[in-house]
Amino acid sequence: MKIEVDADRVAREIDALAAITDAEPPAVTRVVFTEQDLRARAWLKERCAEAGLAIREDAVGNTFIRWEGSRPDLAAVATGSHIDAIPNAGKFDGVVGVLGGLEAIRALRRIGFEPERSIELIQFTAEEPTRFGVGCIGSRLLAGVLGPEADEALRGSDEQTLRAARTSAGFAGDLASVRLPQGYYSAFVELHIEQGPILEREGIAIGVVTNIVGPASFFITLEGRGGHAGGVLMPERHDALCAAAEMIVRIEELAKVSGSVDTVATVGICEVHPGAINSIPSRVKLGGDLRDTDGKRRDRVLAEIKAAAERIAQQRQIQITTQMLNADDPAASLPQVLEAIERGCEEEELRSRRIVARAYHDSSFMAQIAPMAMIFIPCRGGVSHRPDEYASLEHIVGGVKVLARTLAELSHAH
Ligand code: HGY
Ligand code: MN
Ligand code: MN
Repeated sequence: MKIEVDADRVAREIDALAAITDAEPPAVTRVVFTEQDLRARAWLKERCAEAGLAIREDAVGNTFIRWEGSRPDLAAVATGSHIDAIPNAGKFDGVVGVLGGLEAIRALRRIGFEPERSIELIQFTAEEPTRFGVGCIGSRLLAGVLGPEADEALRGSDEQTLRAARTSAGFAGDLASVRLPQGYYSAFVELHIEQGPILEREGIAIGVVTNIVGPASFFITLEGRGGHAGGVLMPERHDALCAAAEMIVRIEELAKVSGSVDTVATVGICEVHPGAINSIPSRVKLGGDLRDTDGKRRDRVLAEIKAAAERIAQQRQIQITTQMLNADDPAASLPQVLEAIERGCEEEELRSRRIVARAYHDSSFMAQIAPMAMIFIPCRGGVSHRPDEYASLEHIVGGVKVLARTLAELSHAH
């Protein structure tokens, strides 16, 4: 079977999608349920309709693009990713898996391949945590990791509940209906840029993901005592921002000394109140992200972070509260999917290596209801979540060909 990919069309479509953004190009900002997100969804559905595929959306906006197989009685095989983008991001994160999945299906249809199992492309809602503070909302609800209580429990940065945001975006219906049962899909494969430097550094075209790190995220709120920057002498101060600075450095240190390079921690949000140059900060809100391939080690570092917060609160006589947003297990790929990807690489004569995914993905949650594995392609300098994020068309085409072969193999009834 020879797979031909329409590379120019894929490149045009990636650029067309990138032009639907709330940021100044080449940056891409496309936050879930914003006007740009809805425009991007509509654009994608047009492309899928042109390809003759059936389209359905669920109550949270997960979009299912289906190629009916000859055995509709059998569980479908699925692929997919996301098209939402954090502020000031690039144009490949997630998009390569959605548009690459669409092209993989078109390529198989062009050569007259007839799947026994249906093949379904999924565009997941809200893979990024930007609006609701936690990522992968669509795939969490689909896999049952989040339940319908999320409708009221999740509030966006604009204070809108998930229910209000999704219904005003046109996605009504009972959130409980999003959940799909174990076995609904026979396998799930996601194509994605590596968002790390290894494949490029080693000159390898395809990464076959063995496991995905377990992500945890949290807010830490520090309440001190504000006051006049001139009138309050140093011994009387309870400066929330100085406490936050100590907290940030301690979080970094705890990740560095965890005993493994696989532990990573980031404080990506620091909101200072009142934020005036001549006023002692009274309140600071930190947003933290802690990940590890080993869930137990991650949770141990998390406990150490909480203990550090208590010590700093005591020493500085301020209030520190920690609010957990999520703490998810690492996900493991299953051999039957992973080996199908490796066979696809051999057939395409593309060098591959097994690799850990250090970003989380919708695959992290799809792994809870179906055998999962991921296909990575290199990205320049390992850069992602930045406007200069870049994957070469050659690598994208290679990833699409391997995905097409993997889907073809997994769509056999056996
Ligand atoms: O943060 C992540 O790992 C993903 O890009 N949302
Ligand atoms: Mn991302
Ligand atoms: Mn992504």
